Amino acid sequence: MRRIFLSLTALALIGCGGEHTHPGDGIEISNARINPPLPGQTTGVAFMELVNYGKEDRLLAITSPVSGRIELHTHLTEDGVMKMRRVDGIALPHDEMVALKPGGLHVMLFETTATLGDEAVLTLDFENSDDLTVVAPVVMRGETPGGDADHGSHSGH
Ligand SMILES: [Cu+2]
Repeated sequence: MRRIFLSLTALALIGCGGEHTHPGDGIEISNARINPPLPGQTTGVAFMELVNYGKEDRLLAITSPVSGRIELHTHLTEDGVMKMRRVDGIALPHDEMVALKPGGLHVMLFETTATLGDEAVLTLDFENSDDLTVVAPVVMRGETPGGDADHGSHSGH
């Protein structure tokens, strides 16, 4: 069983153009997805889950060809009102999962051209680790790519 699981993983990695996950070592990114701007707006939002199997690290910035400017944000409640606040970075403790999700930490894509049904490359810049690249499908708000993390989106092609 173990061998079968490993070869499926290898195939999934090849299918995605590889290189963006390092199971058991370094930082693994899953479930990356982008919500396109609402009609009449130009700001999209991205979410993902990061697991850091390596030494403590920090996500500093993200860039993408589909966005003029990307900021890392969190939500906080002030006087009973939920607000967004820019953060300088996102701590990635050793062996912990950090979820960027609606209502919490998230990625703001300003001046974005991300369009529903497209895929976009996100490049993540870390304090210690090498840059990582993920391919994120552009999906409706509230929708997550099915199946095994971001690989699920490829099955529909
Ligand atoms: Cu925000």
